[in-house]
Amino acid sequence: MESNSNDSSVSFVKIPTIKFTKLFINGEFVDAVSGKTFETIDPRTGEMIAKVAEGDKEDVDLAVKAARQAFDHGPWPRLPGSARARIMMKFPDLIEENVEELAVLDTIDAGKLFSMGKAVDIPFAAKVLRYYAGAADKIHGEVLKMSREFHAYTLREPIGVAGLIIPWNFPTGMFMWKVSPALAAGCTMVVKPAEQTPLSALYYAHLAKLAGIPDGVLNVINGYGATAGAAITSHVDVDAVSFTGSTEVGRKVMQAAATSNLKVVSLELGGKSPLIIFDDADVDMAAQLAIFGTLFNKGEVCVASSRVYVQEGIYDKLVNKLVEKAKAWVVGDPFDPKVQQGPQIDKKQFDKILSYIEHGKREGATLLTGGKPLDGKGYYIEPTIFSEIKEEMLIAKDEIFGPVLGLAKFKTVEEAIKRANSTRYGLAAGIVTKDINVANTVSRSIRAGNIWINCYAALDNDCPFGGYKMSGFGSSLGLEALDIFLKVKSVVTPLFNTPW
Ligand code: TXE
Repeated sequence: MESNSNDSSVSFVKIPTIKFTKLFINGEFVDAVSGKTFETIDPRTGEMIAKVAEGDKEDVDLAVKAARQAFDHGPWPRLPGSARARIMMKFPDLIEENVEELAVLDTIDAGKLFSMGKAVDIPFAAKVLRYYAGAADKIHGEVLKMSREFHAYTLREPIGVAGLIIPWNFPTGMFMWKVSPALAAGCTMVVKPAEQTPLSALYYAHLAKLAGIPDGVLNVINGYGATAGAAITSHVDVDAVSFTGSTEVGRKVMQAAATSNLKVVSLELGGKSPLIIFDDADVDMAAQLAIFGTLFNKGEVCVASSRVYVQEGIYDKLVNKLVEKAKAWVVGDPFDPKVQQGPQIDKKQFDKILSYIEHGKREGATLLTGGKPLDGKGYYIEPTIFSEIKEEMLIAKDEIFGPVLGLAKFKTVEEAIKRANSTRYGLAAGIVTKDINVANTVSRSIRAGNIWINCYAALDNDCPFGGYKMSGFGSSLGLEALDIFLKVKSVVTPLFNTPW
């Protein structure tokens, strides 16, 4: 690592006063019924940023009641799609006006790079909102050709109240990936941000109100998973839950849905995504993709390319390049424009990552670089590369969710496919080759929802994003993301005055 610095005494940006720390129910910021609060922590220092209202079951009940009322009696689901679109279109304009402040919130709350938040995360969130605003008046059913003399058609109606449970790694992105299609579909919603990162979600709630989204349509309940989160997933008046988080909690979400009201569920869970680099790859470009794919957002990315398979002919050259790049990777204060990697989200994830690194050493993988935390305050970890990983090792099986890359050498295309597929996850995979036949064969053989050829983590509004196997089901982004928020209804009537 080049000039690593986690000296938080250097100030790059003025931190504004935190404006929103309560729950947002029925268009108002309110305290929790219990009056309880919890601390949201700055991972750069481990110190408190603000005390935030801690929602629990009673608050979820109030939020669901407001959302139910707004759905059953309010204008939002009844507005023509074009009218919803006009209101939705004001929301991203307000986001862009406040981009600096929103980026600060995600940096202090999640340790994300400020420059990235400003240039990528927040503009992308605005773009996603505009994309779904554009879709709001294009949601329609079909005219059906019945085998008898009937006129039949389908309607696609909003499902009702949606529970949106989001993680901490992309507080802005995950919020908007879920809220935007739910709004476009005409649903009302209760959002639960991760307990680590409530601040930007509350700011977005405020902007949604300014944009003219009616009270009760978008409610935000901060709180813990086992209390506020579980109250949403088991609520009988919530019609759908869209969840992004761990596979372990994904199971609980399904169980709660099954034992409450059989609500519809979509799950975007973890991953252990392979990046396969073939002999004909450009070494520098392949190494860059592997470094970006693994270290981007400090490795706290569900599609992180944490298993890198390299063909034997290029292996040595690529390993040298990777180590060189990892050593030059700058870790430090995420407000510093030179820095490429900020702190891990919290002490729990920090300890988890370091414990996986210890496992890797004990399991016999070779530590090529990194492996240690930085000295001083905050949850910073060196970019870490292991070689000689084997699929049965814990570091090759489990999602580490940190800046840890595992390398392995392979000989043939068949071997690469087999090893890439030897995981319980199936979120993403990358392929680096100039050979179109190899690229086609591998992309069709990998059981994963997102395949990137000669690129990595190339996301866009239009491109559905979701998992195979234990990475979950249901899509974010693309028109497919609307599906969980819509129900299909068939309407049938005799064509002529045929007696029934
Ligand atoms: O996740 P949780 P954690 C993976 C990653 C990470 C691990 C643990 O490997 O190291 O999960 O992270 C809410 N009912 N991912 O513990 O607990 C919780 O409050 C309802 C991958 O933070 O799954 C938060 O809002 N909700 C992932 C959200 O679930 C519950 C992103 C995610 O938290 C709940 C994050 C419950 N019983 C972690 N328990 C990705 N796919 O990108 C918790 N929650």
